[in-house]
Amino acid sequence: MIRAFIFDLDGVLTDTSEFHYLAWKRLADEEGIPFTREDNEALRGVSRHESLRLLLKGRTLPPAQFEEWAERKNRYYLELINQISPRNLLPGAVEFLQALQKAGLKRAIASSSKNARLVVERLNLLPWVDVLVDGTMVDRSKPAPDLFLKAAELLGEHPEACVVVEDAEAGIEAARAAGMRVIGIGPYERVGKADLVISGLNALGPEEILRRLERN
Ligand code: B16
Ligand code: MG
Repeated sequence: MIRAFIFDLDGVLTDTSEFHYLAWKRLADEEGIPFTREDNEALRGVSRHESLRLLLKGRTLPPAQFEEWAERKNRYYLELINQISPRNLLPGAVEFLQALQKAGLKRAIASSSKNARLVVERLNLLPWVDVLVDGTMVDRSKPAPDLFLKAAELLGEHPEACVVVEDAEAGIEAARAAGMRVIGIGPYERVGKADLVISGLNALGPEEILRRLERN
């Protein structure tokens, strides 16, 4: 029986995935590295360092330069999210969290981002969740299961009692590795490996989602 929902942040509760793309794009343009929106799809949900490795597409950098590029991207990202507010929540996000709370289901956010706490505070989401796990709290990021297992542990629930909501292939893989059910948000080509695919948190209420998951 499902007793808790664990939400990814970027791309599920908020539209900050666009800001990650714009920050990587600025860095790539400065360094003359071709980088398209399509390339960016592979970076969803993966850590900052792994994202830079993917962006480099096999090119290598001396360690100090690698760090400088990662830090520069983060500076650009922080500039972009400086202005974020609840306006940047995706449609239905707060209503979905409220419905879960009303139904007595536990709620966590588990994000690869080391900036997740800042983003969650700016979005005024803290009152609606029991637990927040971010990239500073685990060694291995998605697709490893660590973020989701940590969230379950802090919620006091077994993995089988948790369902993850994700927009990234790496996140779906991480949820599976944690032994959890998973709902994918986005196009089928990206999230088709989830147990259930929806277009957004405004598509179906929690009760209908649980009914459909049970049928699968
Ligand atoms: P940072 P999520 C992920 O967050 C983003 O989707 C991904 O694009 C980003 O590289 C990663 O966080 C690390 O972010 O550089 O802020 O530590 O989707 O797991 O909420
Ligand atoms: Mg995401």
